[in-house]
Amino acid sequence: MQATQFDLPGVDISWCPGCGDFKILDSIKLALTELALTPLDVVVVSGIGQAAKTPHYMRSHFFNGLHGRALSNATAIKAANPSLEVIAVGGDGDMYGEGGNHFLHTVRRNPGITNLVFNNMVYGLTKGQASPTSQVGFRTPVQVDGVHSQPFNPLATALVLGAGFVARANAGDVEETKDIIKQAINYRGYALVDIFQPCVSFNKVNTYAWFKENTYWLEGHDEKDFERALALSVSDAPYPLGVLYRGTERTTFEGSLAAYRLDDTPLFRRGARREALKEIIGYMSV
Ligand SMILES: Cc1ncc(C[n+]2csc(CCOP(=O)(O)OP(=O)(O)O)c2C)c(N)n1
Ligand code: SF4
Repeated sequence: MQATQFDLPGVDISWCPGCGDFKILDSIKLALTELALTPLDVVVVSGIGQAAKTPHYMRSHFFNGLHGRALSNATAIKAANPSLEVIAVGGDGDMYGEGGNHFLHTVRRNPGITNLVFNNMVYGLTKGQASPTSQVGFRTPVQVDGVHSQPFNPLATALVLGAGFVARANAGDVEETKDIIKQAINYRGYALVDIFQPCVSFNKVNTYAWFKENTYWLEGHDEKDFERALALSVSDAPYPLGVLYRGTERTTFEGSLAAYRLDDTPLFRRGARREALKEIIGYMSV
C-alpha cells in the first residue's frame, strides 16, 4: 500500500505557508495508511473554517456541511453506514463555539466516530478574532483590550460528559500526533483528539515555539485513571499531551439503534419501505 494513497494531486491549498494544518493533514494521512485503510473506507466530515477545509485536500469520501455541524452530520453518516471510519474535523471555533451544543450532545450520544479539533486558539478563516479557547489577555483587532472570558476546556468537558477516549496532541509533533490519531480511530466509541495547531498569520502568541515550551508528553500515565485524567485536563501550562483517558468501551449510538436490533444491514443499503413511510405520514397528518 502506498503512503500517498490519500494524497490529492493538483489541489490548490489555501492555507498560509507554515500553518500547523499542513502537519495535521500529514498525520491524518499517515495514520490512515498505517491502519491499512483505503480512501473508500473513510469519510471525513467538516463544517466551516480553515481546519474544516482539510477534507478538500485529501483523497477520501467527504462531507462539508454548515458551520459547527460536523458532529451531527458525522453521527448521521455513521448511523447510516457503520462500516465507514467517520472522522469529524474542524477548528476550535467550529467545534467548540458554533458547534458547542453539538459537541456536548455528541459526547453524550457516543457515536463511533473520531473527532479531531485543530486548536489554534483563534478564528483563522475570519482573520483573527478570539475563539472559545483563546487565552485570557489575548488581544485581537476585535478584542482590543484582551480577552476577558475564561477559555473553554474541551478535555475536561468531554471527560465529565462521559467520553471514552480523550487525548491532546501537538501539530508540530507529527509522529506522536499520528500515533494518537491511530488510537482514536481504533477506539470503538466517540474519541476526541484536541490538537494544538499554530496559526502563523493571526496568533502571534501561541506559536510553534510557545506550544513546544508549554507542553510535555505524558510518560507512565495510567490511561484508565479517570480522576488523574480529570486533574491533568484542568492543569495550567505546561499542558500534558497524550492519551489522558481511555475508558471501557460501551454501546455506541449506532449500536443502540432499534433499526439494527434484528438486521445489521446498513441503513443506506436498505430499500425505502414506502408503505411504512405512508403509514407514518398518515399518523402525523391526523
Ligand atoms: C453561522 C456562521 N457564523 C459565522 C461564520 C463566520 N465564520 C467562518 S469560519 C469562522 C471561524 C473559524 O474558526 P475555527 O473553527 O477556529 O477555524 P480556523 O479557521 O481557525 O481553522 C467563522 C466565525 C459563518 N461562516 N457562519
Ligand atoms: S489563517 Fe491561520 S489557520 Fe488559517 S491557514 Fe493561515 S495560518 Fe492556518
